[in-house]
Amino acid sequence: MNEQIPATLKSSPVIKRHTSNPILSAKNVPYKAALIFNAGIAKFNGKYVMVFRNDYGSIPEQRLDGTNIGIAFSNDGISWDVAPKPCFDLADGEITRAYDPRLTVMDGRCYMCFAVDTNHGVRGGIAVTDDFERFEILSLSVPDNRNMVLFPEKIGGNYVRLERPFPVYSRGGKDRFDIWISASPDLKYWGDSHLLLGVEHVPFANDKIGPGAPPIKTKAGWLTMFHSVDIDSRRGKNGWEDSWKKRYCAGIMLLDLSDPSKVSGISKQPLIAPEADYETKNGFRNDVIFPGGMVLEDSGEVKIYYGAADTVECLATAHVDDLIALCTKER
Ligand code: BMA
Repeated sequence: MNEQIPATLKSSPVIKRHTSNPILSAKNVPYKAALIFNAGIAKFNGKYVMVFRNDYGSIPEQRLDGTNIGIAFSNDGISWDVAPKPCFDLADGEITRAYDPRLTVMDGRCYMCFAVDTNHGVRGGIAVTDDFERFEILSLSVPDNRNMVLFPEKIGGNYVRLERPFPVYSRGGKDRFDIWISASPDLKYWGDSHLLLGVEHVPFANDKIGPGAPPIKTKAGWLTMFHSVDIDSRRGKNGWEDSWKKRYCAGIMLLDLSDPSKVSGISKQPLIAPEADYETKNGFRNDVIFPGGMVLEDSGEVKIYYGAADTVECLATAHVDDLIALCTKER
């Protein structure tokens, strides 16, 4: 295990943070909102659509009252119109909140993976929608699991997802949480699960990792981002909380096109490490980069969306060939 992670990590020179960052924050939202982050993004029916996590409450008192999922639309993937009300809120007594959505378009329908906190553990869910008003819940996992992302097509006859169970007993009493891959004939019954990537395989992680952006198909393989966490006990107060010892970076890897349970390449360096002010200062939890979406444009540009400091949503861009090269050059 990589116990010593350097105090300073740098983002890859291939990514460019967008000058409009943050691209969405509480001030853009026409209802009760405090922290807008960890969004899922896709191109659907000719528009960009973003579903975002909204932790609402009163910032002056630094008090959060609840979480819902809001929705915004865009013509360019940069400036967004937020719909007048949230689109998804499952809280019902047993489920206390739904959050951290990710979007995948498949066969003309839009699928949303999400996490739910319940009175009996954290579950990963998958829903489908055609209009972002009605969602049909297709599956909810057993606890504890979250950070699910769906591939945009069937592979070997099955639907495929990446996920991050969090087993508390087997890994020495620490957050040693890894990325797994599972298959399903119908999006409801999931199995054939395999370990895809362990924390120990990521040189800039010593705590936990999890799927980030749903995979995009490239000639070199499925390109996907993950989040990667390192913990340093010397870190102290950093953000609203009394103590926050973790740093979240975005990593990038390539999975084999016909057998995505094989990692065919991974960047040994972070793709995005917290550096900009909106990633490192004045946030709820500073030094958090939480990737949730990638859109591959016809030009080869990849729009990379990520939550920053658990407070705002941001955009970076890179060329797809440069992202592939990062995953393959050090093999
Ligand atoms: C994780 C999740 C994310 C969050 C991150 C950093 O455990 O709760 O939603 O962005 O922590 O706080």
